[in-house]
Amino acid sequence: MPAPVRFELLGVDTRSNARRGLLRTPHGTVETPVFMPVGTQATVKGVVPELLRACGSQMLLANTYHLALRPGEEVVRSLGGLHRFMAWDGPILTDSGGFQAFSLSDRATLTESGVAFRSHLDGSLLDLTPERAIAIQEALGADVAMVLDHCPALPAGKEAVAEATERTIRWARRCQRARTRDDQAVFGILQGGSHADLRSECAERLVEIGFDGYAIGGVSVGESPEEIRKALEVSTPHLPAHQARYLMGVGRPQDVLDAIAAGVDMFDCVLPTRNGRNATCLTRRGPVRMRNAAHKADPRPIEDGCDCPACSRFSRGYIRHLFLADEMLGPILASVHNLAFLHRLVRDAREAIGEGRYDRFRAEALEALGP
Ligand code: PRF
Ligand code: ZN
Repeated sequence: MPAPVRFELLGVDTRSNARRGLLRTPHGTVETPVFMPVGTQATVKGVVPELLRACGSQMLLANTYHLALRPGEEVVRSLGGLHRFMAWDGPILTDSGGFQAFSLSDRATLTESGVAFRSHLDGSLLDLTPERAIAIQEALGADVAMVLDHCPALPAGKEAVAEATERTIRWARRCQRARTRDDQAVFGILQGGSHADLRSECAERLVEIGFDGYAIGGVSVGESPEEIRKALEVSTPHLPAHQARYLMGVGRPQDVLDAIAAGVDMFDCVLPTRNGRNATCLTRRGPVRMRNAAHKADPRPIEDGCDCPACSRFSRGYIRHLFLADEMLGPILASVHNLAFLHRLVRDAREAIGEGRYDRFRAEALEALGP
């Protein structure tokens, strides 16, 4: 099979493991490190494709579980596939649904065969086996599909984490065997919590099976920042240098900066859009709450110097007014700014890595962000 996505490592920072690269996909080339906005239901909530482009989005994420239930992968396929369906012609990655077994655990039953979901929409049954997860993602037609994995609920004893890790490896093998498309990449997913031996074992076995890239799963599911750092530290050294590494569900600016230093190339998170809908805006100096009375007559943009579509035209006073009046443009503008903020953070990181000064860039950015 020809490799549907190719990662080209452009350079590694001198004093950290931070990397710059290019991810070539059938829908274009992505500069890494990259942040992927989340479009669970084939839409990044409130943000049309033109605005996504304008705020610097390169690649989007969508969700297998949600789209299989509604509108159904065959509807998406019949409407030309996910890119055409949502009018985004850039690269797309679909998550497998493995994480929904964790986040919607009261609706999911996990067995060796797969995950059985009772739909959150109408109670109907979705039997998500590794084979079915691949078939759905092939019908959706994303550039990158993810294997079905088992992300254990925390707190979990080592025994339980080990069991989830072994199941994840078995499911990864079944996913690899189920593939029929040569124009779609599949990434393996590492589990293993913050246990060095489980992470390295999992990485080794997934690399043996052989995937187009590797994701680090089971991180940022309720652990401390210290545990997050440890899980990263014990994972990235076991992954092939010349393939993409993707940290799933992480988007807190501080965590992104740490993960880039550990050698991660790709991120996704609902944080910028979810916080935006809640009137919380990301800035270099930490979060700004747009409903705050302090912004009532503030003529400044959300963030000084930001050239995003929200900051280039609208004042804090106006955006606060939109939120207080419950106008839908408020969440839209805040989401657009937050996405632009994360895209700029990783763009500045890419530049700093290219110039061999990522360590200093990270220290200064963390200092400004605060805890
Ligand atoms: N597995 C999958 N998707 C995910 C995660 C995971 O462990 C996480 C954990 N942070 C986010 N999204 N398949
Ligand atoms: Zn802005």
